[in-house]
Amino acid sequence: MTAPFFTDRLDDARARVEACLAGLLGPDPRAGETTRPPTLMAAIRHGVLNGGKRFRPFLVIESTRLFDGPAQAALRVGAALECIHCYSLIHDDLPAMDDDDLRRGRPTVHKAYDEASAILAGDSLLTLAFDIIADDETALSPEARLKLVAALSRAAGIGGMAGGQALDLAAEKTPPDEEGIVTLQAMKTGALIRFGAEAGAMIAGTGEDERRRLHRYGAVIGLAFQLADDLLDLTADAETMGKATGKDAGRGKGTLVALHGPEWAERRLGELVTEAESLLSPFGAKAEVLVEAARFVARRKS
Ligand code: GRG
Repeated sequence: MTAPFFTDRLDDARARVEACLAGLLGPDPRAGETTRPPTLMAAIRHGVLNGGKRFRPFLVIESTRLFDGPAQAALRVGAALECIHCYSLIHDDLPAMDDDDLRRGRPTVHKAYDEASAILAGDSLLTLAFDIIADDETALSPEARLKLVAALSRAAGIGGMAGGQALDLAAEKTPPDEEGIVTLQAMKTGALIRFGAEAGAMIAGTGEDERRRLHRYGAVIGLAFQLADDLLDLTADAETMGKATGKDAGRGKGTLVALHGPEWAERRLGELVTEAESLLSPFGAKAEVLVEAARFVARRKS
């Protein structure tokens, strides 16, 4: 069972992130300087304000709290990270990629609006993320801004999420081996999660050792996140067996779960939780919520 203190913290972070995102996607705070086209803004809001778990911003908030860093800056950096995550989902759903009609239980952005709006909504969210981090309102030192912008652009870019997506598309034609699967997943899903975990060290301005330790914790829970996702897909496949067609059939192919089986995956998830615990042990009781986050990821059902 998930610890009640953890659920409270996750719910609290989600509510604050929702409010922050709603504010950032409302009327332009710099009115007069720029115009916000209403249809584009509606498409963006559709793709963002729609009930995600907000797990990545939660990591930013909690990793910052671990070092007693500034809470308001953490909230805004978390919102920036969520903008990039939402952009990736909007583009991933496009006909040229996964061609999905539903996301978080509602029509995808290109279904509710059109493909051009979905492409532009994603583009706008990607750049908005860096705007938020660099903005004076986020109140970070010039050094912290630069470190965060550099780390987030790498996490989202060629050697991170976008590159991982390219490898994933290529994998449909040439299935990768085990090492290829691990690399692909570490880039596509892992990179943003690692950034979320290490962001607190940059926001609070800790030393490099702490940052590296949080980065490794992020890598471990990123792996667990993907394994749990693959297990969920396997269950979904089993449930729709015989009914699924096209891309919906066999979603679990080309995953570690498909390679080694669900029992192996459950065992591996246990090992990853243990690894997360030991990485965070130097921080003592203060890291309890991040330890619980590892357990939450490993057990997740949605
Ligand atoms: C289009 C550049 C580009 C990248 C897309 C992340 C991604 C890359 C595609 C999403 C495909 C997918 C379902 C990957 C599995 C893991 C994952 C990222 C799940 C969605 O994240 P959650 O569970 O979603 O945090 P919510 O809706 O809660 O935000």
